[in-house]
Amino acid sequence: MSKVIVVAGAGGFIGGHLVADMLRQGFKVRAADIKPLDEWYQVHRKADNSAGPLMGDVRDYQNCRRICKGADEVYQLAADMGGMGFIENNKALCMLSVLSNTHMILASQEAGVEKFFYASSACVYNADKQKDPNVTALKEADAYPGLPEDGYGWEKLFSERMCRHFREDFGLHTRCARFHNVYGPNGTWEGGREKAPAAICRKVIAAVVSGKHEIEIWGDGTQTRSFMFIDDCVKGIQRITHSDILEPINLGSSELVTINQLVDIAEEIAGIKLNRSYKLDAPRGVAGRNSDNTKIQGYMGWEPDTRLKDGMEKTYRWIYDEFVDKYDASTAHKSSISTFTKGSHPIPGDGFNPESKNMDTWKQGIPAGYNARSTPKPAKAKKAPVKKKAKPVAKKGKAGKKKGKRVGAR
Ligand code: NAD
Ligand code: GDC
Repeated sequence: MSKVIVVAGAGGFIGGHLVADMLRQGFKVRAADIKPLDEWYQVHRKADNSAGPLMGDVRDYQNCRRICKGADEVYQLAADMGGMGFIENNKALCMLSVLSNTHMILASQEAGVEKFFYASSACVYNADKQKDPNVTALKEADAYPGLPEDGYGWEKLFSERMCRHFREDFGLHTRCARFHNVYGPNGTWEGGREKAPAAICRKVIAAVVSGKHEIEIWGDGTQTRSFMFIDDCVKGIQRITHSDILEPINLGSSELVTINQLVDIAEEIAGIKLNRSYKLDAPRGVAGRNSDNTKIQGYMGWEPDTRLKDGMEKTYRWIYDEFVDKYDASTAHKSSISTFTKGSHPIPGDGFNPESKNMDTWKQGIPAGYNARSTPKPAKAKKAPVKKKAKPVAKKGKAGKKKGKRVGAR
């Protein structure tokens, strides 16, 4: 009997690749995502797909119970997330992902699954350890004392603790990995949620297609990061889930580059040199971040090892095809419009969107299923009381009694 695998957040970047790999291994896969199916980055017909706000929202406990029942392994990747442009401007929405983690771990405990994996992030790390571009790679212990990325980082750190205590108190096999900036084909490349590798690829491609050989970079370009290719991420998730590693562990590349060097790589792939301008007030995040892989090397004799150049080549080619499908020289500039808040007026570039703080945006936090189930049905129009005909007064005597039942007698 092949195992039943649940992937929540399957319509997203990492989830889509994980479902593909699980199906390749012959597992039965239940895939869930709040996005309608036609917005999923990858749709795998062989999987049992739960899509859309009613069936696919894992903040809704009933949905979690349905998809986890009888499952063997659960991979909880669902989160409202994005690059710095999104998480710096949507801290409340990022924190609401705690509903997904909490309901998925509860439903997994109830279903008695064998293994539960939670996707945490390098954004849990203490900000004071990331103030220098010439950063010392982050060890797992550097998450404490806690001073994570505001909003998103706190939610991740809290949910890591939840996983630990479900294991310690209830015996659930939980494993967590802290991803360091994952990139690759079939991910977000425009709209405001994209991270640096995809954004830089898009901007270089827009320059190539439009003929305007210029690029705007957030910050001063000296910020440093390591970027992990998606294939390494998918492999690492499964190895960590099946390991004895109890603590949250780094899953990231240790190849450190500046953002300027990341632009160099994209230019080299495109065979072009661009005029660079720097937007210093754009979202920048920490000054420097890298993954210390001593522990994962120690446990597995392996660490994510796809070279950035090679991963960017594949990512650039994929985004290029998507881009030219949608834009030409006259419309290329539209690719930098951010649209991540429903119903908001698109604001060109930079990911910053004041509409994110719109007074109604919090309503996105209420699962549609709750409303559908709990919206009180409109009260039925009360029927006009039927005036009861006065009962003929019963004549006294035996007959009367028999006729008249004693009030209250059953
Ligand atoms: P993504 O945004 O592409 O995918 C997340 C998916 O979750 C989206 O498709 C979204 O629709 C879905 N989702 C959000 N709320 C949901 C809900 N209530 N119910 C069901 N689905 C819901 O992001 P990704 O890059 O694939 O990230 C996957 C996980 O890995 C996330 O938890 C993220 O925080 C974590 N992570 C990613 C990175 C990275 O660099 N990509 C880094 C650190 C951590
Ligand atoms: O967005 P991000 O990839 O997230 O940004 C990396 C650096 O690249 C930042 O300093 C940013 O200012 C710079 N940058 C320059 N130009 C651009 O056009 C651009 N777009 C973007 N997006 N960035 C640009 C991420 C989180 C994820 C996740 C990972 C974990 O933070 O956004 O949610 O948690 O960390 O590693 P980053 O690396 O700061």
